[in-house]
Amino acid sequence: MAIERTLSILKPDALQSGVVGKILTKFEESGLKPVAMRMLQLTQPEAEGFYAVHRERPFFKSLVAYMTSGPVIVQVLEGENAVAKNREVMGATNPANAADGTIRKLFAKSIEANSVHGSDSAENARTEIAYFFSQTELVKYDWARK
Ligand code: IDP
Ligand code: MG
Repeated sequence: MAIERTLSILKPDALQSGVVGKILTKFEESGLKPVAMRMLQLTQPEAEGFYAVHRERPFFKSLVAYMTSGPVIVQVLEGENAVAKNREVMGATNPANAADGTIRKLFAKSIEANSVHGSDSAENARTEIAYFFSQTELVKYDWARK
């Protein structure tokens, strides 16, 4: 399996609850490494653009309001099978259905305030990474080095 990249967001509830360190530890323990990381507060157009695929869903307006309600951390995670690995560590969208030990099971407040975002495919990961980061902002790791 090749080294892959995926986009991760620590959502407003994660920063509000003060669990950023614990969440980053979960990613590190899973073998994923951050290759870019930035703190920001999303504007309404930025959140609407990011979640454009969900614009017809009943929860869209509330989701955008929530995602703009406080600071977030956007990061690019790199590693073996990074897209699927990240989704596994995150857990199911609804924390009530998330497996034990996953980030959403441990920290999420609700199906909306569910602590983390993760790209759901390699193709969407490329689009989502480019939404927040330019190529020159991504650092390089030597994965052969132990
Ligand atoms: P995902 O984040 O697990 O990929 P998606 O279905 O892509 O889940 O939904 C995007 C985000 O929209 C979720 O992470 C969550 O914050 C919010 N969301 C999804 N379904 C609902 C819902 O039924 N009610 C409220 N918010 C929802
Ligand atoms: Mg999704």
